Amino acid sequence: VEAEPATRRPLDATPSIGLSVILPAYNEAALIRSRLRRLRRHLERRGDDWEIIVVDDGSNDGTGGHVATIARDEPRVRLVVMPRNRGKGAALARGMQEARGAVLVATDADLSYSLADLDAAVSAVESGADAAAGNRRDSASRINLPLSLIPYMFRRWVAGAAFGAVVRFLFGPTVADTQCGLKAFSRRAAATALPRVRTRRFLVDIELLLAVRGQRLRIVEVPVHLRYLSGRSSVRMIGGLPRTLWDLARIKAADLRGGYG
Ligand SMILES: Nc1nc2c(ncn2[C@@H]2O[C@H](COP(=O)(O)OP(=O)(O)OP(=O)(O)O)[C@@H](O)[C@H]2O)c(=O)[nH]1
Ligand SMILES: [Mg+2]
Repeated sequence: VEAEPATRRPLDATPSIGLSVILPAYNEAALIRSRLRRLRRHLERRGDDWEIIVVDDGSNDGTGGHVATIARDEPRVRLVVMPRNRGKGAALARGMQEARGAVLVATDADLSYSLADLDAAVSAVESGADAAAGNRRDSASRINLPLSLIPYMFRRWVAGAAFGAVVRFLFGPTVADTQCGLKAFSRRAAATALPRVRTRRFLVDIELLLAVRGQRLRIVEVPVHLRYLSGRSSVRMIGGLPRTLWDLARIKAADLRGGYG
Protein backbone atom coordinates (compact mmCIF):
# COMPACT_ATOMS: atom_id res chain seq x y z
CA VAL A 1 0.00 0.00 0.00
CA GLU A 2 1.48 3.25 -1.09
CA ALA A 3 0.38 6.67 0.11
CA GLU A 4 0.01 9.59 -2.20
CA PRO A 5 3.17 11.74 -2.40
CA ALA A 6 2.96 15.51 -2.21
CA THR A 7 4.68 16.17 -5.54
CA ARG A 8 4.90 14.48 -8.88
CA ARG A 9 8.30 13.10 -9.75
CA PRO A 10 9.34 12.16 -13.28
CA LEU A 11 8.91 8.62 -14.52
CA ASP A 12 12.36 7.02 -14.62
CA ALA A 13 13.49 6.00 -18.07
CA THR A 14 14.29 2.33 -17.53
CA PRO A 15 11.58 -0.26 -17.07
CA SER A 16 12.22 -3.16 -14.71
CA ILE A 17 9.38 -5.35 -15.99
CA GLY A 18 7.44 -5.89 -19.21
CA LEU A 19 3.91 -4.74 -18.53
CA SER A 20 2.12 -2.48 -16.08
CA VAL A 21 -1.67 -2.65 -16.00
CA ILE A 22 -3.26 0.37 -14.35
CA LEU A 23 -6.79 0.19 -12.99
CA PRO A 24 -8.29 3.43 -11.69
CA ALA A 25 -11.00 2.34 -9.30
CA TYR A 26 -13.71 4.31 -7.61
CA ASN A 27 -16.22 2.31 -5.58
CA GLU A 28 -15.60 -0.96 -7.42
CA ALA A 29 -15.87 -3.20 -4.34
CA ALA A 30 -18.59 -5.39 -5.82
CA LEU A 31 -16.44 -6.55 -8.72
CA ILE A 32 -12.82 -5.85 -7.93
CA ARG A 33 -11.92 -9.26 -6.48
CA SER A 34 -13.31 -11.28 -9.36
CA ARG A 35 -11.85 -8.86 -11.88
CA LEU A 36 -8.38 -9.06 -10.34
CA ARG A 37 -8.60 -12.84 -10.37
CA ARG A 38 -9.52 -12.83 -14.05
CA LEU A 39 -6.83 -10.31 -14.94
CA ARG A 40 -4.10 -12.15 -13.03
CA ARG A 41 -4.96 -15.41 -14.75
CA HIS A 42 -4.80 -13.66 -18.11
CA LEU A 43 -1.47 -11.96 -17.41
CA GLU A 44 0.01 -15.22 -16.16
CA ARG A 45 -0.79 -16.77 -19.54
CA ARG A 46 0.77 -13.89 -21.46
CA GLY A 47 4.19 -14.78 -20.11
CA ASP A 48 5.93 -11.43 -19.66
CA ASP A 49 6.68 -9.91 -16.24
CA TRP A 50 3.69 -7.93 -15.12
CA GLU A 51 2.24 -5.83 -12.37
CA ILE A 52 -1.25 -4.57 -11.69
CA ILE A 53 -1.56 -1.15 -10.09
CA VAL A 54 -4.98 -0.47 -8.62
CA VAL A 55 -5.46 3.18 -7.75
CA ASP A 56 -8.22 3.44 -5.21
CA ASP A 57 -9.48 6.96 -5.68
CA GLY A 58 -10.96 7.61 -2.26
CA SER A 59 -13.59 4.87 -2.53
CA ASN A 60 -15.99 4.63 0.38
CA ASP A 61 -17.16 1.07 -0.25
CA GLY A 62 -14.11 -0.89 0.85
CA THR A 63 -12.52 -1.26 -2.61
CA GLY A 64 -9.07 -0.59 -1.16
CA GLY A 65 -9.46 -3.18 1.58
CA HIS A 66 -10.28 -5.92 -0.93
CA VAL A 67 -7.26 -5.03 -3.03
CA ALA A 68 -4.98 -4.80 0.02
CA THR A 69 -5.95 -8.36 0.99
CA ILE A 70 -5.01 -9.62 -2.46
CA ALA A 71 -1.81 -7.55 -2.56
CA ARG A 72 -0.59 -9.15 0.67
CA ASP A 73 -0.31 -12.54 -1.06
CA GLU A 74 0.61 -11.30 -4.50
CA PRO A 75 3.27 -8.58 -4.62
CA ARG A 76 2.64 -8.03 -8.31
CA VAL A 77 -0.71 -6.56 -7.36
CA ARG A 78 -0.04 -3.10 -6.00
CA LEU A 79 -2.49 -0.77 -4.33
CA VAL A 80 -2.15 2.98 -4.41
CA VAL A 81 -4.55 4.76 -2.12
CA MET A 82 -5.72 8.29 -2.71
CA PRO A 83 -7.20 9.37 0.62
CA ARG A 84 -9.91 11.47 -1.03
CA ASN A 85 -11.71 11.14 -4.36
CA ARG A 86 -9.86 13.30 -6.86
CA GLY A 87 -11.11 11.95 -10.17
CA LYS A 88 -10.13 9.45 -12.81
CA GLY A 89 -7.44 11.71 -14.30
CA ALA A 90 -5.64 12.14 -11.02
CA ALA A 91 -5.86 8.42 -10.32
CA LEU A 92 -4.66 7.42 -13.78
CA ALA A 93 -1.71 9.82 -13.67
CA ARG A 94 -0.80 8.56 -10.21
CA GLY A 95 -0.93 4.94 -11.36
CA MET A 96 1.17 5.66 -14.45
CA GLN A 97 3.70 7.39 -12.24
CA GLU A 98 4.13 4.23 -10.18
CA ALA A 99 4.48 1.96 -13.21
CA ARG A 100 7.65 -0.08 -13.73
CA GLY A 101 6.73 -1.58 -17.09
CA ALA A 102 8.11 -1.07 -20.57
CA VAL A 103 4.48 -0.82 -21.66
CA LEU A 104 1.75 0.82 -19.60
CA VAL A 105 -1.86 -0.10 -20.23
CA ALA A 106 -4.85 1.46 -18.51
CA THR A 107 -8.30 -0.07 -18.53
CA ASP A 108 -11.50 0.26 -16.52
CA ALA A 109 -11.44 -1.62 -13.22
CA ASP A 110 -14.64 -3.50 -14.05
CA LEU A 111 -12.81 -4.98 -17.08
CA SER A 112 -15.65 -3.97 -19.36
CA TYR A 113 -13.14 -4.00 -22.24
CA SER A 114 -12.18 -7.52 -23.21
CA LEU A 115 -8.74 -8.77 -22.28
CA ALA A 116 -8.14 -9.57 -25.95
CA ASP A 117 -8.47 -5.83 -26.55
CA LEU A 118 -5.93 -5.19 -23.82
CA ASP A 119 -3.56 -7.60 -25.58
CA ALA A 120 -4.17 -5.85 -28.90
CA ALA A 121 -3.37 -2.43 -27.43
CA VAL A 122 -0.21 -3.78 -25.77
CA SER A 123 0.86 -5.55 -28.99
CA ALA A 124 0.42 -2.34 -30.97
CA VAL A 125 2.84 -0.57 -28.63
CA GLU A 126 5.22 -3.54 -28.54
CA SER A 127 5.38 -3.48 -32.29
CA GLY A 128 6.36 0.16 -32.48
CA ALA A 129 3.45 2.50 -31.81
CA ASP A 130 4.01 5.01 -29.01
CA ALA A 131 0.42 4.78 -27.84
CA ALA A 132 -2.70 2.75 -28.59
CA ALA A 133 -6.26 3.86 -27.95
CA GLY A 134 -9.41 1.79 -28.04
CA ASN A 135 -12.09 3.00 -30.43
CA ARG A 136 -15.67 2.12 -29.55
CA ARG A 137 -16.79 3.70 -32.82
CA ASP A 138 -14.67 1.43 -35.02
CA SER A 139 -16.81 -0.70 -37.33
CA ALA A 140 -15.18 -3.82 -35.91
CA SER A 141 -16.05 -2.87 -32.31
CA ARG A 142 -18.81 -4.75 -30.52
CA ILE A 143 -20.87 -4.09 -27.46
CA ASN A 144 -22.70 -6.57 -25.31
CA LEU A 145 -25.37 -5.13 -23.05
CA PRO A 146 -28.68 -5.90 -21.36
CA LEU A 147 -31.62 -4.67 -23.43
CA SER A 148 -32.64 -2.37 -20.59
CA LEU A 149 -29.49 -0.33 -21.20
CA ILE A 150 -30.26 0.44 -24.83
CA PRO A 151 -31.79 3.88 -24.07
CA TYR A 152 -28.78 4.79 -21.92
CA MET A 153 -26.42 3.54 -24.60
CA PHE A 154 -28.23 5.50 -27.25
CA ARG A 155 -27.91 8.72 -25.23
CA ARG A 156 -24.23 7.98 -24.66
CA TRP A 157 -23.77 7.39 -28.37
CA VAL A 158 -25.34 10.72 -29.35
CA ALA A 159 -23.57 12.64 -26.59
CA GLY A 160 -20.30 10.95 -27.55
CA ALA A 161 -20.67 12.01 -31.19
CA ALA A 162 -21.31 15.63 -30.16
CA PHE A 163 -18.44 15.57 -27.71
CA GLY A 164 -16.12 14.11 -30.34
CA ALA A 165 -17.06 16.88 -32.74
CA VAL A 166 -16.29 19.55 -30.13
CA VAL A 167 -12.95 17.95 -29.33
CA ARG A 168 -12.02 17.76 -33.02
CA PHE A 169 -13.06 21.37 -33.51
CA LEU A 170 -10.95 22.54 -30.56
CA PHE A 171 -7.88 20.35 -30.94
CA GLY A 172 -7.91 18.92 -34.43
CA PRO A 173 -7.65 15.20 -35.07
CA THR A 174 -6.28 12.94 -32.36
CA VAL A 175 -8.25 9.70 -32.21
CA ALA A 176 -11.91 8.94 -32.96
CA ASP A 177 -12.81 8.01 -29.39
CA THR A 178 -10.75 10.06 -26.97
CA GLN A 179 -12.74 8.91 -23.94
CA CYS A 180 -12.34 5.16 -24.39
CA GLY A 181 -11.22 3.51 -21.16
CA LEU A 182 -8.57 1.38 -22.87
CA LYS A 183 -5.21 3.05 -23.58
CA ALA A 184 -1.65 1.77 -23.82
CA PHE A 185 1.57 3.77 -23.81
CA SER A 186 5.21 3.05 -24.35
CA ARG A 187 7.25 4.04 -21.33
CA ARG A 188 8.80 6.83 -23.37
CA ALA A 189 5.38 8.22 -24.37
CA ALA A 190 4.14 8.00 -20.79
CA ALA A 191 7.23 9.77 -19.50
CA THR A 192 6.85 12.67 -21.94
CA ALA A 193 3.08 12.94 -21.52
CA LEU A 194 2.76 12.70 -17.73
CA PRO A 195 4.39 16.01 -16.76
CA ARG A 196 2.02 17.79 -19.16
CA VAL A 197 -1.13 16.41 -17.58
CA ARG A 198 -3.08 18.47 -15.06
CA THR A 199 -6.73 17.50 -15.52
CA ARG A 200 -7.98 15.48 -12.60
CA ARG A 201 -11.16 14.28 -14.17
CA PHE A 202 -12.18 12.32 -17.26
CA LEU A 203 -10.67 14.69 -19.81
CA VAL A 204 -7.22 13.53 -18.80
CA ASP A 205 -7.40 11.26 -21.85
CA ILE A 206 -7.45 14.27 -24.14
CA GLU A 207 -4.40 15.75 -22.44
CA LEU A 208 -2.49 12.49 -22.70
CA LEU A 209 -3.35 12.20 -26.40
CA LEU A 210 -2.45 15.84 -27.11
CA ALA A 211 0.85 15.42 -25.30
CA VAL A 212 1.69 12.25 -27.25
CA ARG A 213 0.67 13.89 -30.53
CA GLY A 214 2.61 17.04 -29.58
CA GLN A 215 5.81 15.01 -29.37
CA ARG A 216 5.09 13.67 -32.86
CA LEU A 217 4.71 10.20 -31.43
CA ARG A 218 2.50 7.67 -33.18
CA ILE A 219 -0.93 6.71 -31.84
CA VAL A 220 -2.78 3.73 -33.28
CA GLU A 221 -6.42 2.83 -32.70
CA VAL A 222 -7.78 -0.61 -31.91
CA PRO A 223 -11.38 -1.86 -32.06
CA VAL A 224 -12.84 -2.96 -28.73
CA HIS A 225 -15.31 -5.49 -27.37
CA LEU A 226 -17.29 -4.05 -24.51
CA ARG A 227 -19.43 -5.82 -22.01
CA TYR A 228 -21.90 -3.89 -19.91
CA LEU A 229 -23.27 -5.54 -16.81
CA SER A 230 -25.54 -2.87 -15.42
CA GLY A 231 -26.36 0.79 -15.64
CA ARG A 232 -23.92 1.69 -12.91
CA SER A 233 -21.94 4.52 -14.43
CA SER A 234 -20.09 7.49 -13.02
CA VAL A 235 -20.73 9.44 -16.21
CA ARG A 236 -23.05 12.39 -15.61
CA MET A 237 -23.81 13.75 -19.05
CA ILE A 238 -25.88 16.79 -18.04
CA GLY A 239 -24.79 17.30 -14.44
CA GLY A 240 -21.14 17.01 -15.41
CA LEU A 241 -21.40 19.43 -18.32
CA PRO A 242 -20.28 22.69 -16.64
CA ARG A 243 -17.18 21.00 -15.24
CA THR A 244 -16.47 19.32 -18.59
CA LEU A 245 -16.70 22.65 -20.45
CA TRP A 246 -14.44 24.25 -17.87
CA ASP A 247 -11.88 21.46 -18.23
CA LEU A 248 -12.06 21.73 -22.04
CA ALA A 249 -11.41 25.47 -21.79
CA ARG A 250 -8.42 24.91 -19.52
CA ILE A 251 -6.98 22.28 -21.82
CA LYS A 252 -7.48 24.57 -24.81
CA ALA A 253 -5.74 27.41 -22.97
CA ALA A 254 -2.81 25.12 -22.14
CA ASP A 255 -2.76 23.94 -25.75
CA LEU A 256 -2.59 27.54 -27.03
CA ARG A 257 0.33 28.18 -24.69
CA GLY A 258 2.11 25.20 -26.25
CA GLY A 259 1.65 23.13 -23.13
CA TYR A 260 1.49 19.85 -25.04
CA GLY A 261 4.03 20.52 -27.76
N1 LIG B 1 -10.16 7.27 -10.00
C1 LIG B 1 -11.40 7.41 -10.34
N2 LIG B 1 -11.86 6.53 -11.14
C2 LIG B 1 -13.11 6.66 -11.45
C3 LIG B 1 -13.93 7.70 -11.01
N3 LIG B 1 -15.10 7.52 -11.53
C4 LIG B 1 -14.99 6.40 -12.27
N4 LIG B 1 -13.78 5.88 -12.20
C5 LIG B 1 -13.23 4.68 -12.80
O1 LIG B 1 -13.16 4.89 -14.18
C6 LIG B 1 -13.53 3.73 -14.86
C7 LIG B 1 -14.71 4.00 -15.76
O2 LIG B 1 -15.81 4.44 -15.00
P1 LIG B 1 -17.29 4.21 -15.47
O3 LIG B 1 -18.16 4.80 -14.43
O4 LIG B 1 -17.52 2.79 -15.84
O5 LIG B 1 -17.32 5.15 -16.75
P2 LIG B 1 -17.46 4.72 -18.27
O6 LIG B 1 -16.91 3.36 -18.49
O7 LIG B 1 -16.94 5.83 -19.09
O8 LIG B 1 -19.02 4.76 -18.41
P3 LIG B 1 -19.99 3.57 -18.82
O9 LIG B 1 -19.80 3.44 -20.29
O10 LIG B 1 -21.35 4.03 -18.45
O11 LIG B 1 -19.55 2.37 -18.04
C8 LIG B 1 -13.78 2.67 -13.79
O12 LIG B 1 -12.61 1.92 -13.61
C9 LIG B 1 -14.10 3.49 -12.57
O13 LIG B 1 -13.78 2.85 -11.37
C10 LIG B 1 -13.39 8.66 -10.14
O14 LIG B 1 -14.00 9.60 -9.66
N5 LIG B 1 -12.10 8.45 -9.85
MG1 LIG C 1 -17.70 1.61 -17.53
